Amino acid sequence: MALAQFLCELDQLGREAQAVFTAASDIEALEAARIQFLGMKAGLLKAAQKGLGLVDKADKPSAGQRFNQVKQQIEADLQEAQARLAGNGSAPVDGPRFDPTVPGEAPRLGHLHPITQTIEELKDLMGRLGFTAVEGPEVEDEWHNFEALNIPLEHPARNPLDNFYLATAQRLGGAADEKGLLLRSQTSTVQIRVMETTPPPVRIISLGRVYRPDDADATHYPMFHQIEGLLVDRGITMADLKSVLRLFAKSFFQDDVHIRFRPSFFPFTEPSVEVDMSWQGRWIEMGGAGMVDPNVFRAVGYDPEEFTGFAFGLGIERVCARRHNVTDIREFYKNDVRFLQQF
Ligand code: FA5
Repeated sequence: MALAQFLCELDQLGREAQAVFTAASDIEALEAARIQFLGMKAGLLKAAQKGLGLVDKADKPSAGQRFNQVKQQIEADLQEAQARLAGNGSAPVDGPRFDPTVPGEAPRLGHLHPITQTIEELKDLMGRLGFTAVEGPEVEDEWHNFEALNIPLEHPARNPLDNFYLATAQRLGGAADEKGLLLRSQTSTVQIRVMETTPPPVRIISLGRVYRPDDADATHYPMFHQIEGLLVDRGITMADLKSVLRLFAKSFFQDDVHIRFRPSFFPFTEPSVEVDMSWQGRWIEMGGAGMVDPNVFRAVGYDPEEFTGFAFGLGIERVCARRHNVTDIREFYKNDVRFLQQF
């Protein structure tokens, strides 16, 4: 047999074997293909080997070498097909192959929620004014949410309809010193927690969630955030309160913001004010503030004759809304990515 014909038939066999192995859709089909090509008795490669004996003697070395190459290739193709079927069961034969060189899809990066961003900025700014950020629990007892803040049992602010109570004192077992639990309605609770454990002077802020059964509207939400500030030392006055809040407003909003104090009442400050800030030609209430009531100092063991202090509590949703010109704070909680990704 002429060498050229032998090699041609051999290559043809190699191509056929590869096509049949690739087309095998399950283990049984592949085993049948293996016997067809590599079977010891009647396999097509065995038959081709017989053709090797018919090649002219001078061509035998190169014919034999080529035969071995094709045989190795067929065995390698069989192994590849076996691995494919072992991994994928009966995966489609011409399904897409994994191509590690194709560029991947870049994941979409998220970012912090605008309220969280505002909290971080407020911490940073107030930190530069010397206020240390502290945290308090969101599930609070009545002592810290009310009593120590000079809000006695009969005060309307303790009405069950105006608070999210989790347990009343009676349900807790009724011992005289046990208090009911509720989701805190204000961050002023943290004033008490700090003063109970820290001797004066103190200069802290506390930022976090508070809860009230308020109907949601453009300026209210049942869950919202407050920033509380407390500064206690000798000789602190309302002038210090106003300076700090003015400095805060001017630095945070970096526009022509004006602040105004409106006389008000909080049981835990005396005198008390509402803090309004100018926005779009109107005044918007940002929070409450005042000089710490002597009764609060007594409740935590501070001497009201020696120390005075101011406290304030601002709504963070409103601060954030003014900063970004958002006219409805409900937008912050709709989870609409088109809105949130603007910040
Ligand atoms: C208080 O909560 C006082 N603890 C503030 C305070 C602290 C006074 C320290 C004196 C000394 P008030 O209930 O007014 O006060 O709430 C303060 C601010 O929280 C409001 O001005 C407003 O900005 C925000 N706020 C109140 N209710 C809601 C609500 N439902 N949704 C969003 N923001 C609210």
